[in-house]
Amino acid sequence: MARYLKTGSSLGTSLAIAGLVMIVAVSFAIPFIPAARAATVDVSISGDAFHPQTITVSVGDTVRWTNDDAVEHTVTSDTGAWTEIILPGGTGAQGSFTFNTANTYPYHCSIHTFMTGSVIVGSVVPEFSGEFFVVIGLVAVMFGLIAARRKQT
Ligand SMILES: [Cu+2]
Repeated sequence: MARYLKTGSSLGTSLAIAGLVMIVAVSFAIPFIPAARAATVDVSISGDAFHPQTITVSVGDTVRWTNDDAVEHTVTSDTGAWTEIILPGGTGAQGSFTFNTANTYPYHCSIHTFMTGSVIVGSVVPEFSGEFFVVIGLVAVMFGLIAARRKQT
């Protein structure tokens, strides 16, 4: 019994220390953890083709098309999801659209209908937040202190 209590005590102390270390580490790391934020993703148009032809982004991201060809192209949604983007040639013209709903968005160039592309918009996967680790750390400290205290009673 004493042996069990002693084991419980050292385990509890270890747990409490591990929890504290985690909290301190996360506190320092929080400013460096990149928050999930909207991004702008580029698609270039060259040689009468969209590059990349299929692009996967997250909800809230913006896709920006740049016409690197000398001829005019359009970025036209197959389903009318956005107003047709017309990009004159020879000027590196840019146009963009922000995707706020998860779905697959096929599109094409209305001048060269063989030019097709697709934007796959996936829902945002929640990242582990600093708060998550702080809570885990606090729970570890709590259990550690309870376990360590048992030795004294
Ligand atoms: Cu075109």
